[in-house]
Amino acid sequence: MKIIELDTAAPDFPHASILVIYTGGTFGMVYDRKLQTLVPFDFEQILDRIPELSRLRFAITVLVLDELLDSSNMVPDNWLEISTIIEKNYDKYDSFVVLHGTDTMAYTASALSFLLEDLRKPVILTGAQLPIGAARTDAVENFITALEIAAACDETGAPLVPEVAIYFHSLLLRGNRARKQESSQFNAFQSENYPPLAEAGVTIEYNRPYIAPYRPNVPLKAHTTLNPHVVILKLFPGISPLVVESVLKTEGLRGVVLETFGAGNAPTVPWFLQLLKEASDRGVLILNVSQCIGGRVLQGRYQTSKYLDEIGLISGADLTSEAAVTKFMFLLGKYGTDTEKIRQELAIPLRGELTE
Ligand code: ASN
Repeated sequence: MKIIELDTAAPDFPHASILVIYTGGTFGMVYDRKLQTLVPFDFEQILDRIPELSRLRFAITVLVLDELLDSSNMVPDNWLEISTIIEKNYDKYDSFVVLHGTDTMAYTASALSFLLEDLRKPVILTGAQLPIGAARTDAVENFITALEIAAACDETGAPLVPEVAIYFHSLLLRGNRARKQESSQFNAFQSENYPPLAEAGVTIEYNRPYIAPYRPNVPLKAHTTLNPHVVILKLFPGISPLVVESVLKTEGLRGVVLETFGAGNAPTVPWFLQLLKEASDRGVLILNVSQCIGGRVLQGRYQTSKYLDEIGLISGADLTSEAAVTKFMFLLGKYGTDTEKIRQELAIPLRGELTE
């Protein structure tokens, strides 16, 4: 790991001290003429790329991970590594900014929200759609505004955003409510079921009633176990018994995020319901989330979801799949074989990830 202290305009008593964790992604790419491809830039040169940083009155330390990842290569161990870095540096810094690839940023943000229980300091993830080396890059605005948000305090000096959030293209979104919606435009993220926590224009307008309240003196509880024995099974008209059976009978499987239609509806053909019932009877937990981007699961409203209720599927309410799968890994890691406890906590909001 490389540690870089940025030479900013921070006075002796800076307005905030921020730890930036650089994990990779498009953000830090520059074009290498010799190799004729994009390669990660040397973070030591950040002030050449973004000279505006030197005008900020924050103390900024950058921690560059040994292996910079395209976020498509992120795995749960990487989420644990980031959360452990935050835990270890929690008392030393006022807030944290995680520079991350956009592709799986919503998964990392969701996982961090569960791993960092009783968080009372901002953890803001950001990245870019265009590399820092490109003339029209969005890296500069995203990074600088993420730093401003991480440093923002209210009248009493309490952080304005004491939670895990994603800042991207003028929107601050709750991390476990966000999903990547766009691969070409700059507005990469949205959060259809929860209002933005802030919008950045000429000023940054915070949507304070929707931001997690600040609770002073609560110690951070950082969790260190994730159990990845889960799967996301997306239904489609014509899905075959063979496919469903082979997924549900995967060795060691503990949890299924079932992506259903509309308000949580699924086919009622007997073979399908029978396979779900057999899995449920074997102790596999099945969480029903909708394929729709907005709205929620109303299990039992239609006949096509009433059967799911009877089999014992858990309603995922308005959870995103990203939040659902990471919450599953977190609860399986935390409670092990206590299936009842996991079932109970899947259905209730732990970090504002769902609306009951
Ligand atoms: N593939 C990149 C990543 O997720 C995409 C990006 O950062 N815009 O690492």
